[in-house]
Amino acid sequence: MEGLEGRSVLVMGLGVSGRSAVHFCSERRARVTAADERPAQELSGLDELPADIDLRLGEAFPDPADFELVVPSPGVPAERYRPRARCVWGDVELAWRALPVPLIAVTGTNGKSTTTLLIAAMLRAAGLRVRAAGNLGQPALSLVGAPLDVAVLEVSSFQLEATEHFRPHVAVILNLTADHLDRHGSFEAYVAAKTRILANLRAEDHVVLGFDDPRLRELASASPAQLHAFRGDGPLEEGVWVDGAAREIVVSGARTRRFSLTELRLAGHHNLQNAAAALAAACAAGADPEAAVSALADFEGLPHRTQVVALRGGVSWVNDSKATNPHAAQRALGSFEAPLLWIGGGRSKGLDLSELADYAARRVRCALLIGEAAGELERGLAGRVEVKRVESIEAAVGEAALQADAGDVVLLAPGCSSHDQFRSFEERGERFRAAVEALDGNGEAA
Ligand code: UMA
Repeated sequence: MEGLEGRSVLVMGLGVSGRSAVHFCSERRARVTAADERPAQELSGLDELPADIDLRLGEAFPDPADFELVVPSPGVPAERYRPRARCVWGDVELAWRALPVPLIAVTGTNGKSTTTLLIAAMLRAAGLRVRAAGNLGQPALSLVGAPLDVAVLEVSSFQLEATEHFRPHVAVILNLTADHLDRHGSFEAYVAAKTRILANLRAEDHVVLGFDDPRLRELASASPAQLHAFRGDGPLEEGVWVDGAAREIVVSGARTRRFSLTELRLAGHHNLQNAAAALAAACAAGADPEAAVSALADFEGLPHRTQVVALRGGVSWVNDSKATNPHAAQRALGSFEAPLLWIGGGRSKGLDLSELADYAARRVRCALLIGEAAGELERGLAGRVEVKRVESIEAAVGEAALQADAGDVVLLAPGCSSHDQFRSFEERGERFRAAVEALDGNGEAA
């Protein structure tokens, strides 16, 4: 299908992504039906939608077969539209079609948002007009019409499921570990959705792959695009890697260059991997490595991602609420040498938590468990380290404050989704921060 003018389009879901799609399609004179299964009073931003659309709220979605194009929101599972729709283009496919500039797309299980923003910062430092959007919050379509030389998109497995011809100029896969199995059904289906990012690449495109992950190494030969390997845990004959002992990031190949990482302001080993990935992607997009690396010194990272929210009485309070799967929580736990008091739990995403419990048993001195998954985690930890089940994040912070000594790290890295007790991982992280700020200077609950 070419232009949208006169086409019948069904936009499924009216969150930030769906609303941006309604505006985009309506501006291109499509005949838009905009649907959300929640009633109007539970939705926001409806007033700003164009007046000439057919709005269907608080009822089951219309039949996708009745439309020429279906634009599903990322949160709508594929089985709700795939079997019946004639053509499916999510917001990422639409944005790629509309953007006149090269696109860098970043996916993977963990580290996507940090890497996406880091790539944008590096390209900016190299003198390009660049913006980042996508799964990190700003919908991909918000970039259409902006004065840009290049765009960077974080793309999730949910968004990739709704692509067809999507072909970024630089495709980045950071790592692949189990996540969202409740939605995708199996790890294989999740990997299949993620690797759609490579489906349409050609020889003039670039693929950036994390060689710390054997599965990604195997993918390298399957793509016709030019390969750029990276490792957070070096070395590589050709690619970008981190020399941990020397605290340097290395661009190796015909001409090897080394850059100091002493000014890097991001905590944790996983962020070294993110820095290597971002540099590989920025170089693939044509940036000078030296200019790109200069961005690392000013980059503070993101809220809720191993973010140090307070230092009180020698205790570091770290918010990694974004660790919504066991692997991300493990990475956070592995990032600190200091004795750890760990706040974990929440709603399981259908993933096995025993490996996380095992790992935590070896690294933490005390586990404070919240939410629905507390029991499952407790079974894996009991008898190995001190474990306490607590009702709320505030109670966990209060308990941690009583137990923590100077030099300890209190780490919120739940390994589970937030949706049993909170609206989002952001809310969980904010409540953690607020509870920490409500402690008095000695680390006691105020
Ligand atoms: N809806 C239905 N029926 C359904 C499912 C959803 O009517 O069966 C409606 C809901 O009532 C709601 C709307 O669809 O009104 C929500 O759509 P959505 O869940 O796709 O949310 P958006 O606000 O459009 O946000 C989406 C991404 N959400 C998800 O992937 C679940 C955001 O990623 C993203 O930032 C945003 O688009 C912009 O691109 C969030 C996320 O959790 C942060 N992503 C996952 C992750 O990072 O792990 C993949």
